[in-house]
Amino acid sequence: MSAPEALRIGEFARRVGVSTALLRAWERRYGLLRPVRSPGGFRLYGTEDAERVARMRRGLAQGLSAAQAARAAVAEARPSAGLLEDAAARLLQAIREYDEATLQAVLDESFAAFGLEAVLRELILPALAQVGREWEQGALGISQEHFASNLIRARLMSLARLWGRGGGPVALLACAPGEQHDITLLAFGLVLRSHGWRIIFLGADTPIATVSEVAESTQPAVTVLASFDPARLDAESAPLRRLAKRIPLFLSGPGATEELCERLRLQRLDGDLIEAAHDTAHGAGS
Ligand code: B12
Repeated sequence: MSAPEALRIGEFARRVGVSTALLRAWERRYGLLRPVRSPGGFRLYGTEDAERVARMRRGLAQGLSAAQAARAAVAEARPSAGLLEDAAARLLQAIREYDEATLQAVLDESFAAFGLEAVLRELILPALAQVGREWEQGALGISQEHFASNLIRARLMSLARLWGRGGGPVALLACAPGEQHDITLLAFGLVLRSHGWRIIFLGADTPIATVSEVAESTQPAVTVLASFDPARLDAESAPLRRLAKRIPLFLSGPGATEELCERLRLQRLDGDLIEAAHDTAHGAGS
């Protein structure tokens, strides 16, 4: 089998000799395939996917059940997981030591090797959570947390250059009034951008009246308001309810709890930001 690089499902299926229906089922049920997205939002399959399919077929030929074969096929791909774990350890050490050059180098290598989503999921978000835990326990200072979040934010912002360009649907992204945690919203925007969406990013601490004005003038397909603290959303319940009557509005982030969104009868983007970005992209039919 040749080593396909970034192929759409039909061509990939031909190369690996497995039907598209079966490949989709293996992807959905067992996470066997890990496609990246083209700028137009298509799933693209590469060499590592082909290798996992080959291992899956070997497992099936040896009489394993599909679930067992998939587990074995995914487990054998651990070298890259190991590299990411190593990168995570180096990243945290760089944060502890205010070592900017190493932090940038780890991100350079990781983005090049693993791509945006894997780096967000396996490296950047866990590192932020770990920084939060160690900060809470007093093992890291506010200085290290600020050092890390400023560099990571700048790094993600640099990937956002020209994310407003193109012909895709528009997403308007803002944090609730008083809310400073905007890195996850930025990450959400980058994943949505990888589906071909255009992003208008207002970032931290945005008054609801401002969100409303911008939504009025730019007519986004969705507006996403993020918060880490439910109180910041609750405090704006009346203007938010009014806004939601006029535009497709979603609350998100750890502050957009199920209880709050049900009580305010507002739509919620729940869970993992990467999955939420995929769902948003597909929901609006891009
Ligand atoms: C970096 C950071 C900051 C930076 C933010 C920089 C920036 N521009 O974003 C700064 C320094 C500004 C900051 C300030 C504060 N922070 Co802070 N901060 C953090 C830290 C370390 C990381 C935040 C982050 O990006 N997390 C990313 C991931 C790890 O969070 P997550 O919840 O797992 O995210 C998942 C889902 O929730 C979801 N999700 C999250 N956001 C979004 C957005 C969208 C659109 C979607 C769809 C999904 C989604 O997807 C993620 C997984 O895929 C966290 C620690 C932590 N565990 O998060 C504390 C943390 C959030 N901060 C905290 C606190 C207390 C504060 C301050 C009040 C501190 C102070 N006394 O000043 C202020 C509040 C500022 C304000 N007014 O908003 C607490 C919150 C406690 C609580 N439950 O209320 C935390 C948890 C730290 C702690 N352990 O105590 N902080």
